Order: sequence, then C-alpha cells, then structure tokens
Amino acid sequence: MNIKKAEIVISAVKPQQYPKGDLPEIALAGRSNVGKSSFINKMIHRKNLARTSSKPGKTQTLNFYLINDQFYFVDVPGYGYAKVSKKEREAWGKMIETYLTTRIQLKAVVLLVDVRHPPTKDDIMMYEFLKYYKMPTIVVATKADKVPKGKWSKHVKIIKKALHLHPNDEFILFSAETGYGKEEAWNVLLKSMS
Ligand SMILES: Nc1nc2c(ncn2[C@@H]2O[C@H](COP(=O)(O)OP(=O)(O)OP(=O)(O)O)[C@@H](O)[C@H]2O)c(=O)[nH]1
Ligand SMILES: [Mg+2]
Repeated sequence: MNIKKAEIVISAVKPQQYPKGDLPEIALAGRSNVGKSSFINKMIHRKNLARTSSKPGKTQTLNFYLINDQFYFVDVPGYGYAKVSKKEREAWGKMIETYLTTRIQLKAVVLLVDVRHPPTKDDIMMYEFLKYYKMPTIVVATKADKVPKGKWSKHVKIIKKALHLHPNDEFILFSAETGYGKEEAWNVLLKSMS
C-alpha cells in the first residue's frame, strides 16, 4: 500500500463532529496501551501521526485519520485504564458505543490484543459486543516482537480459544516494532472495505 497522504481530520466526541461524506472507516479498538495508535502509525509508515505513549490513556477522543483521501482509520480510546473516574469511564463507554453501533461508514473493527497474554475480561467483552452487533472484526495480536517465534503458535491458540473467534473473522499476528504482519493486515483491511 502506497501512502501518499495521511492527516488527522477531527478528534470527535459526538456524532455531529464525525466527518461528512461516505468514505469507509476502519476503527481500532482494544485495551489502553495495547498499541492501537502504534498500529495506525506502522500501517501508514508515519512515526507519530497517531499520538502514542508508554502511559496508558493517551487517546481520549475518536480520532479520524484520513488516508489517501480514500478511507479513515478511527483511533478509539482504550478500555481498562484504571486511573479515570467512573463518570469519565461511562462517558467514554457511551461515546464508543454510539460510534460503533450507529456509524454506517464503519466497515470493520480491528480489535487489538496483546499476544503475550491471554485476552482480558474486557477483551472478551469487547469481542462479544462486536459480535452481538454483527460487526466484521479483525483480531490483531500485537507486540509479536516481545514473544519468541517458537512460542507464537501457542499464544495464538490460547487467544483464539479464549475469544471463541468467529470463523468469518480474521486473525493477524502483528508487530508495530518490526512491521511483521503489515502486508497481511493491508490485504485484510482492503478486502473489508471493498
Ligand atoms: N515492542 C512493541 N511495543 C509496542 C508495539 N505496539 C505498541 N508498542 C508500545 O506500547 C505502548 C503503547 O502504544 P500505543 O500505540 O500508544 O497504545 P494505544 O493502544 O494507542 O494506547 P491508548 O491510546 O492509551 O489507548 C508504546 O510505548 C508503544 O511503543 C509493538 O508491536 N511492539
Ligand atoms: Mg492511542
């Protein structure tokens, strides 16, 4: 995929702020700090267009990144970040739910999980939520560089089993550090938008 142009269009908190038009959108969901913003940056080979941080809770709004004037990556705030108030958490939950359940332009959700660990309760809940709404989901197990190659298949098996991965859903092993899985991810993303 040749990226000629990538720009942030809006950080939205409510539907009136979502971009107009009917370009397809791919949303990134997952636990705080799992690597959603890093995934976007790696895919479009930009160092820091989507702001990343070693501190969880960096992304707090729905950030719409327009790629090649063709489609949007939508960076969604991560869940499972302890250091926010209950009220804040509820507000984020509503914002995310509204977007995921009402946005017609949304073609698929990339659900990122950490390949090092079994999915958390929140990961499983998120996946079930997406399946309840019949949302095409691409599970990306990221940070593959942090697990020795010989152990990849064992970790992958555990994740697929814990999620009860739906047969129609794609699963991709990925690393934002090395770029492993990037080409496969592009193939799957383009297919989901076609
Ligand atoms: N080694 C390694 N580190 C990664 C990878 N992906 C992300 N990271 C690191 O993990 C940390 C969190 O990455 P982010 O991309 O900011 O995570 P996020 O999911 O956007 O986090 P929030 O915006 O807080 O929800 C950063 O320090 C990244 O450098 C990966 O594939 N490999
Ligand atoms: Mg982020």
